[in-house]
Amino acid sequence: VPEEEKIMWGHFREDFLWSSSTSAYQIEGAWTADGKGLSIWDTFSHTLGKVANNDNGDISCDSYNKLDVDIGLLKQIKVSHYRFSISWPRVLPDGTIHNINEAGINYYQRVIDALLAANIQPQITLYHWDLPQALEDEGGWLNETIVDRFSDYADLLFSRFGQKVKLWITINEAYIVALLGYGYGSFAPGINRDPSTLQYVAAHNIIKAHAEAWHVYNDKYRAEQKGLISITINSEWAEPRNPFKQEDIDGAKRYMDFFIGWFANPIFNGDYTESMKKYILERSLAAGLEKSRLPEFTPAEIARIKGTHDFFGLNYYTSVLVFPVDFGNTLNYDADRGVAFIHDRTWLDTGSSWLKMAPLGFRRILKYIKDEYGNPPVIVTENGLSENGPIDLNDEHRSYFYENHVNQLLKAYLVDGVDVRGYTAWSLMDNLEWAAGYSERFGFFYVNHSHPDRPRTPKASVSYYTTLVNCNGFPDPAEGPHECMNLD
Ligand code: GBH
Repeated sequence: VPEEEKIMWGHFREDFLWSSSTSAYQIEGAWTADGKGLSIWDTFSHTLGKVANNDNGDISCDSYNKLDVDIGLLKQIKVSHYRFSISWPRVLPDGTIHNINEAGINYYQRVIDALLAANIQPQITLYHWDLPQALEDEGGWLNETIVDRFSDYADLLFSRFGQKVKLWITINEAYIVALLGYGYGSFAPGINRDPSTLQYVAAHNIIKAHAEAWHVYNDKYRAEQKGLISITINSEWAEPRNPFKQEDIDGAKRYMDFFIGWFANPIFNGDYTESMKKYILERSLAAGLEKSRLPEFTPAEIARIKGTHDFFGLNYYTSVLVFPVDFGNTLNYDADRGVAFIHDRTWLDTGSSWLKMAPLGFRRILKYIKDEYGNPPVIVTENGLSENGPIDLNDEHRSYFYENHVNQLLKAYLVDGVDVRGYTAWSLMDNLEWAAGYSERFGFFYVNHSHPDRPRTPKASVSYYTTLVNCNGFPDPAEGPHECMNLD
């Protein structure tokens, strides 16, 4: 068996963070409870034809009313941390700090207190896609005023929760927000009127908003609260389809420059990647435009954005094999990037067509982050897989997925010297999988969404993951049975 494919024995750092994740819209339900305002996902899911089976998050897992149950699930998997997000319109119904919903604040205060009482540290995402509809009505992420709205919202959360919360994530997956929300429109708010440009505008404002929120924390709260704050960036890992073809090698690099680099480059290195600047400018001019469709940062903005990270938050799910394609006169993100991709035939299927199991790509992207972005501390903020179809609580595929991915993470740490600090599994429980509705299930716990009580039932992978957590990695079986494997 090649070295790369074998399981390596060994452990993570003593202080390694073990976590599992959810997000507000995907689990909370209670979409109009106690003064909550509407979000763009309420609007989107209530528009027929946008979400599979016209599912919505009105009730979802009803986590808003099941705090004790959910804390019980977290205790059962023995995680040290729990990553969840705050619903902006639950706290600020019209998106602005002129109207604070204290009932919404109280709910998250109770979540935080319950976690701490269970000795679980909160890891809070400020924005996991549920923008207040009131802000979308003013242009959402396309309107630069959102930068101030977001930093005001962040300021409020730091001031109310920061005594107890030491890990913050500003934005989850800006790539998806910008590209699917404002470019192609397959996610809320469903804007697709100009996919040549609007994803770049949205991304530009998201990057600035992230940076301002980081500065608020840094200037006003860090000294006293002593927490960490960063952004979560999602990316696939791209390999050339044919490793002997220079154009495929170049295409794979361009795929990375346009994916992870779109956000990581400004925040870690100071500006958009050279290849994004070059290709989008060239293709804009060729189409007869006077300037690039990619907005520019001023030198002052570059200085303000660069370095606004305390760690690298990574969401990794899958890999691709890339080759170049000429899209002719089409102007959109895919055409600017100028590649297509396939999945390798050996990568196992999951319940989501876009997600093939590619654990080796996880190790590769971690090494890439070390090399490209100055060896930052890395917290994996999501990684996981789905199933669909009939319920089968014996989810061996999930245990297999976590064993292989966490082991590649260990190799990145022990062999490649990546500064790996934590790992977060997506997801604690089956929930509303965005435009796929309830049809794709990522959870450790199965949730029966047809039952009024939304009961949670552990899948077999719960005990596998709990063993990983309890052992802090992979103890050498040659040393005999380990205490950490006894979960009682
Ligand atoms: C993450 O997105 C999210 O942070 C999380 O909320 C989500 O539940 C989880 O991963 C699992 O998806 O069906 O061809 O249109 C990962 C990025 C964005 C990947 C949407 C799948 C849809 C592809 N996802 N994308 S398609």
